[in-house]
Amino acid sequence: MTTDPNASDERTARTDEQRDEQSANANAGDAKTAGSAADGTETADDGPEIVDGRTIEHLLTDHERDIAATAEGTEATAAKRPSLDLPRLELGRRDFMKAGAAVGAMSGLAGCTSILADEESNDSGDAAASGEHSVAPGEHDEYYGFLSGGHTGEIRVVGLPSMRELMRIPVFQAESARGFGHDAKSSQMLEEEGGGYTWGDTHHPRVSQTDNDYDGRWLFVNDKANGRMARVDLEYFETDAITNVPNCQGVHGACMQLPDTQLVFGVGEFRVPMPNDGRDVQSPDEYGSVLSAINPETMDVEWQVEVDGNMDNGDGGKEGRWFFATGYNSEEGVTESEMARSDRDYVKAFDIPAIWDAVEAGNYEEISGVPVVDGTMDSSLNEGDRPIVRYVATPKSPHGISVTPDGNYAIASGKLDPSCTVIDIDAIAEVDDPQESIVGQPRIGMGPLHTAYDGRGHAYTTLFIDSQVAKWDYEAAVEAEAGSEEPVIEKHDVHYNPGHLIASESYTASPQGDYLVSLNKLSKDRFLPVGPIHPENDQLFHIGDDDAGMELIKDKPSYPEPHDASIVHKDKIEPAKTWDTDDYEIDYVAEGEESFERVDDSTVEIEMWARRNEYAFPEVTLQEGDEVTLRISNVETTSDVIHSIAIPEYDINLALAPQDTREVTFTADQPGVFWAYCAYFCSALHLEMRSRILVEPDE
Ligand code: CUK
Ligand code: CUA
Repeated sequence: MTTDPNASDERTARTDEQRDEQSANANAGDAKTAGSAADGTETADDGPEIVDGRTIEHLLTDHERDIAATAEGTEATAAKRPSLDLPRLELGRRDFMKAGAAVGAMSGLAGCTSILADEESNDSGDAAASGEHSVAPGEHDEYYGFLSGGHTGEIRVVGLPSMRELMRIPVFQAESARGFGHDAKSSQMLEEEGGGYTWGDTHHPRVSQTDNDYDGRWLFVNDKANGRMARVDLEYFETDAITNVPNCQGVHGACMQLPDTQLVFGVGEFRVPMPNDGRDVQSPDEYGSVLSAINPETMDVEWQVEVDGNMDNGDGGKEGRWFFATGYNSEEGVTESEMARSDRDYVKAFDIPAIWDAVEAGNYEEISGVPVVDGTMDSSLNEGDRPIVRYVATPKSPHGISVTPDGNYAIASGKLDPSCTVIDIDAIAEVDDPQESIVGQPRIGMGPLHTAYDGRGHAYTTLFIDSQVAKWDYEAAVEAEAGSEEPVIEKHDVHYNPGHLIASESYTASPQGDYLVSLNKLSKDRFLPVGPIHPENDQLFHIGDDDAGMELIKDKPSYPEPHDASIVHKDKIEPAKTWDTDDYEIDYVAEGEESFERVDDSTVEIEMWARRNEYAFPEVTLQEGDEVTLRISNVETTSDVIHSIAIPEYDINLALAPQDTREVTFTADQPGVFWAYCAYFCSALHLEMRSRILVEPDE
């Protein structure tokens, strides 16, 4: 491979200019907003978190870039930047060198090749030992990985350790290969229960558990965009329910009450008026954010709890009493600088049985048909000896939170603070001051976002800014002084800027402890360039050998953008091979049962079947304007013989797995000839598999 370093330099320089321009614009925007606000946010009295009107995150971005520029010998704009004087962050030169190494390696090859070469030799050293983790052609993987698809709205299924993508499950978006959003049931789910949006933003796929272990029944996933929760049936690998959660914009965290999936929790992120019907638009103080408890069987919202501040991610304790949510914006600001002003934010610990008691005692307000319990700090339900929500203050906008497999601790990752906070779960009920439940606060590195577990007492935390995964010992962190780096065992570079990471069965009480995937937000130079939108990079590690340390096995480019994943052993999922006709509500159409019925002048009902290489009717004649209901079964019993019925220019494609039946209703509003055909290549005569649909013009 040859690279023109000048071209690369130019590209980098241009990018920097653009960024300067962008941040100048952003500042101008901030100033405008601040000017129109009554209190003038620029002179916040919390002081050092805003330096020259710039937030910590801006400063971090600037410093990363400065280090990158310094590494390239251009010095760039470093001198113009304010010095980084942030008490909580205590950033050393070393921190920035580490951050800079990743940024430097990615920001053009020129000048940084040595860093890149070092990393590459490090990686290939890792990869050399990975033969035992390869999966030969025809062999099966050991694990299912369920990855969210972010703003594609879907779930992706990959095999581990091969990282081969096995399937995609559309959730919040119509998708023609699986006919999702084309047949009556799924389109009704998207349009009616789901609110009629064309997309969603899936972040957190969580598989249902029984007795703190995966039971393979369902997968739940949130829609951060439109405030929804969906359920995927893991027998058919198909979305079977969507709930549009009221009083809530942006369901972010998604997880469940354990040990037996008694409830599914949606963690409300954006604060909005409740209900959000035009009231209080100019009164941010009146906005609220809620935790929603959803019944996993009915998918109804059982209750909600309103809290102070934004929430973010969540996780449930193993014993069923506590649920934890991180949050930011306890300031309840509406601009970035307002939201990042305070140096503390809260982990909220929800006492689930106490909330049920409040609901049963009628201590709620019904809003949009849902009981909403007041869990804000000043609520009367938080007085007395059984508060429903305990607020544990932790440094600076904690992001991820996850409960250790032994159920002893909830660990929150600091995001804008280099520490993780270890909360003793049993202590929460006992201490007078929730702060006393904090039993450890190790310094892990820059930009800690999410933490996973191997079941051997180790935590693995992604460091977004350092572009690393840190492995640390959480019991050692309980023993150590706050701020100590001692509990950190090892750090491994990832490429680059990881968000979530997930270890095999990390969310259960007994993780397998062998594999870990780091879901890196930026892939930069790791793959062939494919235009300005890059793939992300999901990196697989073997973590099963504590003596050898973390071993990087492979890179997998990922379409934007996975946020989180669940890794489930293959023996815990039992997918169907064909459909079972008892499992759906509409009637199967067997061979010989086909019918064409004109119910009235403009209503037609067609029941037909498909098999290799024909449809029950080679020809169907309709009148323009007919309202047509078409029900069709795939009568094949052989697995993997899939048909479809695609109707050109009518925007219809029903996918038909063996023994499946789907229905669609459409208006025959275009006269003409339409060759309905099978879109799944099913046999040598697949191309001949078609039915001529004649729509005769209305005179
Ligand atoms: S969030 Cu995306 S990287 Cu939705 Cu779990 Cu942290
Ligand atoms: Cu059936 Cu192609």
